[in-house]
Amino acid sequence: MPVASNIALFIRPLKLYNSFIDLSWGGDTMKTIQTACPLDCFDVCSIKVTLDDDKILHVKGDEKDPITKGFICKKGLQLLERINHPQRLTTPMKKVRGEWVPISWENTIKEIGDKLLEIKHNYGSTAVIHYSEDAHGGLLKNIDTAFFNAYGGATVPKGSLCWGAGIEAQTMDFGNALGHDPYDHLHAKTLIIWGRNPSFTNAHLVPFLKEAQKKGTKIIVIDPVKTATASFADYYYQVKPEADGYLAMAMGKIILEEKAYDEIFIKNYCNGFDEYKQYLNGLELQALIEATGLAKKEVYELTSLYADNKPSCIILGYGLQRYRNGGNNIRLIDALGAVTGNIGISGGGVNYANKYIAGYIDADYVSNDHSASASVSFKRPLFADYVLGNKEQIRGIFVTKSNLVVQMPNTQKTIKAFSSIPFKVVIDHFMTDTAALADYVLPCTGIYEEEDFIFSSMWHSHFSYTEKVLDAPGSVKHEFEIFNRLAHYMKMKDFLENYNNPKLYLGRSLKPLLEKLGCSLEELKGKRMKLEGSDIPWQDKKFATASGKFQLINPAIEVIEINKKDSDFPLSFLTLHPKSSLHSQHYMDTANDRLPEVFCNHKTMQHWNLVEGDDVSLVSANGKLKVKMLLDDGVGDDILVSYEGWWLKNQGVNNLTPEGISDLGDQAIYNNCRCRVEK
Ligand SMILES: Nc1nc2c(c(=O)[nH]1)N[C@H]1C(S)=C(S)[C@@H](COP(=O)(O)OP(=O)(O)OC[C@H]3O[C@@H](n4cnc5c(=O)[nH]c(N)nc54)[C@H](O)[C@@H]3O)O[C@H]1N2
Ligand SMILES: Nc1nc2c(c(=O)[nH]1)N[C@H]1C(S)=C(S)[C@@H](COP(=O)(O)OP(=O)(O)OC[C@H]3O[C@@H](n4cnc5c(=O)[nH]c(N)nc54)[C@H](O)[C@@H]3O)O[C@H]1N2
Ligand code: SF4
Ligand SMILES: [Mo]
Repeated sequence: MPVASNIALFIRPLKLYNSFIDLSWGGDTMKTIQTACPLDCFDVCSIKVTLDDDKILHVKGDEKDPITKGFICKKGLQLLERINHPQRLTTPMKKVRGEWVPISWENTIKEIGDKLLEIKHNYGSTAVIHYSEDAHGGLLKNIDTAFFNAYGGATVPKGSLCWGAGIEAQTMDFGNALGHDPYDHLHAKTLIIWGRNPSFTNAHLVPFLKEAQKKGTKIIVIDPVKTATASFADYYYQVKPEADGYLAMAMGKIILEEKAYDEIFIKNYCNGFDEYKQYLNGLELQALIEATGLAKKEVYELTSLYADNKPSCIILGYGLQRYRNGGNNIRLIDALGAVTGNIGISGGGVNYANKYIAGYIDADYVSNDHSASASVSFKRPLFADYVLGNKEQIRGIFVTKSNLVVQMPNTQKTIKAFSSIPFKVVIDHFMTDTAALADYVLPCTGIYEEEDFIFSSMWHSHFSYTEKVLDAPGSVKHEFEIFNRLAHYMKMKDFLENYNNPKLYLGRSLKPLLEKLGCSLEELKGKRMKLEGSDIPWQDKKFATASGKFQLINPAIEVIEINKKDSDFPLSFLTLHPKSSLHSQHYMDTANDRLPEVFCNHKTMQHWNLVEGDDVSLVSANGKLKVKMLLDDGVGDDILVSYEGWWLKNQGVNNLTPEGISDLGDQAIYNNCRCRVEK
């Protein structure tokens, strides 16, 4: 039976809700439930769902929440649509002779449990890869990690597709990656958005930028693309891809020459200033400026705005660290914050991520890795290479919260590697491209169908203890139950003792937070709160580094040559995060024949003899991709821009992207993709 018709047997009837119902009609049956958006987004919005009996009347952004301010984006609104989507999986599925057939949970648990035990017995537990991403920000959704460590320790990825180079960079410099509260940005006189596009990826930052701008703060954007964010900025600097390190060094050199640095901060709180200074002294300013693609006047203007108009705040994005030099580029930008003394002060900071709440979660309990006998790791962006190079050893893979087949670099190699694994299980809501290549797909609950603790913002330190809104359809199960049933079948005694109850799990993992707040888990239920004391990181100038000081980048680092001319592949292909989808999650219904859109400027169009709307092929060292060319004069010269997340039916941009890792943090280097156009 073909996949689609088979799945159609298990669809959930579409639950309609009426957003026009007048609330004043409601009687005692009406209630409002507090929940949150679990998507892997900076904003982690607070959401209120209003029901009459069991019928959802509407879903709204929480008006009282100081971040959400009553507004959620289309992806947040679509959470409900996805729950009710006709293609949602509602029963476990097994592939039998190439066809998907439904299977009972009892048999699912037995067959998967037997296979996991057999692999462990014959090859050891690390013959199984446990692959997970962060598609759902709920704490309970981490139960998979505890399970695989109790299993004996699986083979797991280390490093990141997402933010790894920057996290490692900030950890080296500050000792941790902590950000200022969004309200503190209003105190900045200068605000640089460096390689982030909040208009697409961090919508709730935009009102803060506009409010600051109204009060006189200068908003600056540094990006190879004149983004929707750049369009309302006061200043825009079109840096060349990956040249941010050169720009930061040029700015550093000017700051030193003009003595615009903060002597007190450097003397008391910084390590490595002499080496940093000596290194910059040895460089030629003009050469640095040329490498950035900016005019000398622009670099001086930007430096003056940053160094002479304090407090100055930098908000970094993640696009600029998905390069070979990604980590050191971030460290060179961190250095600007330190030498100008813009660290630990209101309105300042080099804001990359926000790991405040993570500091109050019991990571030992969540990971359960004391019981891991033999975890093995591989570099996450090199998944395909690792699997193909260890074919004999890898006997199984268990995927949770990820559509890795389309999200990893080098799609064709990823498909080959994934398909080569003899036993494959995926837990998801849908028959994604990854799921379709597996042997078993298990349907799991989504937000609204579960109680959970959502704390996953990479930007702010607000958290929500969400309440359950609906019952899950069909025989859909929470991962917590799936792994408990597996553990029961596999007789994993320790796991069953410590991880058998969601409340117990939340209570134990949140113990440090509950102690800080001085309340019980029950008291958090249905609440949205902010972690106090997280407004201005490093205010006491005591850094979490080994020396306790801010660690300036070691000047002896080797900065890899960038913008290297490559006559075979002269164009830089940037694959950025789409506005209307969270990665691949909202491309499911895209028409099969639609080609990924690729944007470039007039000059590039002319150079390649193209006109707007042309269907052409892009060719990289990895493969070929048919695309539709569109005009955007905001894109820098010799750059093509597209958005990630397309499913295999539309080919997808990762057919072209390179494997490889950044200098720090084992980060994927998607934006180092080079290509050419073929008509
Ligand atoms: N709508 C939506 N929101 C999302 C996501 C999504 O998929 N969709 N994903 C979420 C996740 S997981 C993440 S990691 C974040 C990512 O959030 P962002 O970091 O904002 O997203 P990116 O699109 O990766 O890159 C941001 C900007 O970096 C620029 N850039 C690329 N190369 C360079 C460079 O060399 N130098 C400089 N200065 N800039 C450069 C790009 O042109 C782009 O405008 O967004 C989160 N929010
Ligand atoms: N070319 C290019 N590729 C990129 C990037 C880029 O900038 N350029 N960015 C990278 C980045 S930053 C990231 S973070 C990765 C993201 O990579 P992924 O996290 O793999 O991407 P998603 O498409 O969000 O896939 C998540 C899957 O999890 C499922 N899911 C949602 N909720 C749950 C749940 O509760 N439980 C389970 N088991 N599954 C659930 C969704 O249905 C979806 O299929 O992609 C990376 N890929
Ligand atoms: S995707 Fe981001 S902005 Fe949209 S509702 Fe979810 S958390 Fe808010
Ligand atoms: Mo990400």
